[in-house]
Amino acid sequence: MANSTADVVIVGAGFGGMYMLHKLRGLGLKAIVLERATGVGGTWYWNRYPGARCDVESMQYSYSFDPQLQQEWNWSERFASQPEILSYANHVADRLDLRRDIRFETSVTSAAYDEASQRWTVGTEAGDTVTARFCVMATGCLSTSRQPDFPGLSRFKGKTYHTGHWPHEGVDFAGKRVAVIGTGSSAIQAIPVIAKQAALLTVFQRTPNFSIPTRNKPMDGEYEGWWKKDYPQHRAIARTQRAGIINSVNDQSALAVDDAERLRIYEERWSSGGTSFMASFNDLSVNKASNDTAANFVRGKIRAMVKDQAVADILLPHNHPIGTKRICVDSHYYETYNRANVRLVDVRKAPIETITANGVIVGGQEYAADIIVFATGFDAMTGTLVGINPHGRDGATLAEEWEAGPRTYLGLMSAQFPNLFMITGPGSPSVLSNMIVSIEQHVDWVTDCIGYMTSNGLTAIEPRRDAQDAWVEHVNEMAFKTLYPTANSWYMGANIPGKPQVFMPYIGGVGAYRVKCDEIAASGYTGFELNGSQARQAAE
Ligand code: NA7
Repeated sequence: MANSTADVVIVGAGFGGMYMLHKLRGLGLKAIVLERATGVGGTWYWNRYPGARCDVESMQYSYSFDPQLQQEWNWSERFASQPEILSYANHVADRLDLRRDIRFETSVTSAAYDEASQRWTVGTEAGDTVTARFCVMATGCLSTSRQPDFPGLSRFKGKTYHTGHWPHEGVDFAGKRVAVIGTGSSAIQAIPVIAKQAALLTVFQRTPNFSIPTRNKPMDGEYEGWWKKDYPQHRAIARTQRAGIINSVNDQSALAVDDAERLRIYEERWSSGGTSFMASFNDLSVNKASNDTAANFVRGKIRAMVKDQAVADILLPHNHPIGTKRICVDSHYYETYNRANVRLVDVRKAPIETITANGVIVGGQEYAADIIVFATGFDAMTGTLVGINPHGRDGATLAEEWEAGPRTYLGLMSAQFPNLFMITGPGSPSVLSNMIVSIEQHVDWVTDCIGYMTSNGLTAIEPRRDAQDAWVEHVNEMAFKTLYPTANSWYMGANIPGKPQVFMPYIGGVGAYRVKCDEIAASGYTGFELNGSQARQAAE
């Protein structure tokens, strides 16, 4: 690759980067995608741990831009498994002939803007560069995995794995003593599967989470038919929804109904399964008293599912309102603790002291293990971008600009970094939404913006600082109207020691956010500074 040039350089070949490439080709532009993996799929390429599955229904977690694609592709289950989503990503790459413009096994290590030429130069680990007018960071929200620096880890004689870097050939747990550290979404999906294979499974839990059964099942032909018959209309509705998902929100307060009715509604949602449990009432994320009714219901379910009440006590989440940490979904997670080969270690009061050659020490006791699985999460939303640390205008670096937390305008761009777009960046609905819906919206917006600039002879776009400040304030203000900031979640950056605690995604809803973005574009990009030959002429 050496030193290449293009109109646009895209970092990442997940769903964001793939669609971005396709759209830019449509504008007649030359785009190059740089991807560190050997294949497409992003999150779904890396997170191959056993049990990995999407928590958005398959009929909704797919591209909507290509009518034929959405008719042709058949999902086999209500909630798609990681292998099936990865096959889908590969199918799309083949169908749109994307791979010829993707450079695989190419890790981006730098990005620098040259003010004179108004171009970005993106550098790779191998020392190659791509120079382009525009740079699009389609780097994903959960792409920098995090493994705490446990003392003694280098002494461990067995194998270690992180759920976010799972080996392609899989892991054989048969006859092995396995330690899983962490009980977030990844662990909650992996634990029931590992428990069935391992001789002994020890789970180290610091914070219990709320998890709802998925009730996953083979795709119902009638349901699939309902979607496909009017796919464009359904997609159009999804785009206006709060989370970009058609999800029948019960539009009443949990406190507006009597106890029996409330219980009936929770039971109904619990038995239909999935994250729509949080749509049981319209105020679960804003009213603590309402939230408590849902949390108590789920705690009651956990008690009923786990036979040993001392174990159930450890599993009951009490330190955050339900849903304020990303709600988990599972297949027989809690029941797994009824197995004779599974034990739970509470590391809240007595943290993991050290790792030895043979296992993990907590409270002076060694828990023997042949394999340790780190399900310890990610440096979410900012880790990858700050890691690349783009250098923008006037010597600005992203790491410095975001020192006190990410600062963006609309989650799309950041002041001082002209022509650098982020797909589902912090300050946009991103992880609070159906990611594919948000990805499509961002990619469409960026494509329109680049198209507008190209046809108007504009060469640089950058948010104005006052517009950015107002947006950051709005994002913050919206978050603090809800219960979300009360939890120590990765939404808040709370899982990374020293990371500034700022609520990073935009909670105002996908529908309202889209309207805002569209209005800004329609008004000639209010809040952005645009320049180029015509703008300069106009100013003269
Ligand atoms: P999460 O949700 O960040 O979970 C990480 C887990 O690891 C969580 O239970 C943490 O406990 C635990 N953890 C992290 N560090 C430690 C230490 N030092 N000791 C013990 N336990 C630790 O990551 P996931 O991969 O499960 O899910 C990420 C997202 O991917 C998910 O929300 C979905 O959107 C998909 P803690 O809660 O910090 O006490």
